[in-house]
Amino acid sequence: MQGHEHHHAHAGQPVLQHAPSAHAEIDHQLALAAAEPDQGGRVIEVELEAREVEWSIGDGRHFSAWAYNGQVPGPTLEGRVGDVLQVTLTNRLPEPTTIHWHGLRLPAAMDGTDMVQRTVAPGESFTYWFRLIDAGTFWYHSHTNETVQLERGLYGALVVRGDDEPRFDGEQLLVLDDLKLDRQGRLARFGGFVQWHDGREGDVRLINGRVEPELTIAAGQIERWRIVNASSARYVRFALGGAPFHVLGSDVGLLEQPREAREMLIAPGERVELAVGPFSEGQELPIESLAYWRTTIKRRKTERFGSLEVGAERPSRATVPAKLRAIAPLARPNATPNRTVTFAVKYGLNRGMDFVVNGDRHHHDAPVRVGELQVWDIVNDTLMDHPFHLHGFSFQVLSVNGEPRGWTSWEDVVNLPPKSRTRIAWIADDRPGSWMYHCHILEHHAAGMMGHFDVVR
Ligand SMILES: [Cu+2]
Repeated sequence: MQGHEHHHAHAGQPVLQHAPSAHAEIDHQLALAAAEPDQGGRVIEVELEAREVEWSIGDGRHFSAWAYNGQVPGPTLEGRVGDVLQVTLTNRLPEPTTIHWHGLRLPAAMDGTDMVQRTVAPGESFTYWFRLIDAGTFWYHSHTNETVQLERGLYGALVVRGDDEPRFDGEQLLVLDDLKLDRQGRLARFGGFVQWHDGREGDVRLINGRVEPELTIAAGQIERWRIVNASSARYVRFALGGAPFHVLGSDVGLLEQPREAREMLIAPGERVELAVGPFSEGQELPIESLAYWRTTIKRRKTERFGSLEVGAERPSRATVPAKLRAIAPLARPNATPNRTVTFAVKYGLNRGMDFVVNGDRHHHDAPVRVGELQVWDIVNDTLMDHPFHLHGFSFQVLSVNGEPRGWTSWEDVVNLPPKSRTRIAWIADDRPGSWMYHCHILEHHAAGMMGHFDVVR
């Protein structure tokens, strides 16, 4: 945790540095006024400086990267439900930037897209300020020139804790990424049809900014692992050499009950929480991504992200609870949809291939009214997977191709398999403004696979 914390509100009221329009300025001021900590909550002040840094990935290789406070990933931000997070971003990069708070229910003016704020120019600062509403594993990342700025390292994790968290023997945070390096060992320049089509994947696999690190766990203990997939395009079919684990949580907090699994697909932008262990002393398990073909040009075989070494036995006080929380379903799996969002590709003479939503690059979708149940069919009309991400709101997956999902969870990313129909339900709480959804393969988003819409009262 960087910066210092205040135990009272109104500490260091941020000033409005700049905004794209008078409207956005008013939105920003409303957002500031609305963000008071809950009773007993704190205002957590953080300074994030985006600047160039020499990034050492742990195998002797290092290269020029862009990072928050000189580290990749950026500092892990932590708070509790009811706290207010106040983050001042200072831009020391040679180009404009913004920060998107992925998965958080915050005011539209704080969402960090260039739709709701003027980008932060080199040398300037901007203060984000919002209350933490949900417990879970979130992340923050640049939302400007993303295909370059995320690849260069502008991302970090944000952990929000609730009051009734299950107790484990320890906790680890794994931020997964991959890098494409050129022959000189520098970050490769973006280019070529494969990267345009597949999104950028690299052969260097990282956990917390280090190449294939060795993590440790004590024998006999059970840990809570929070995993973030921060890569541009890589799907991680997470496994621990076939050892069973329990899935505790999804994008936004805990499931209703744990699910036992031996592998877990984590699409770009997604988070999962797992209960890992217990193991026996001396065991060594690979932390790997199993072979997965998302109908791209390049196929991924099973590849190693790191390893887990099991050390000496230590006493355990952890149990995986049978019940984690109750989640009220928003709608029945066969609820009638009131909107269809279709992800597709279009072949054209100019660019070769466009990534579109409902036929358009950067689709302008209809408004959503506060408090009205949304049942959306997200159709993937293409032959490849796409991770659908909704900004600012969480949704429940009702069914995939008509099959009920079988469990209820809160998500802000859902993978859309090839030629599929995914039905989701969500309700806009009272946070009017401009919002968006998009494919979280960053190159597809940049190529037009996104939609924007207003939430209106
Ligand atoms: Cu996509």
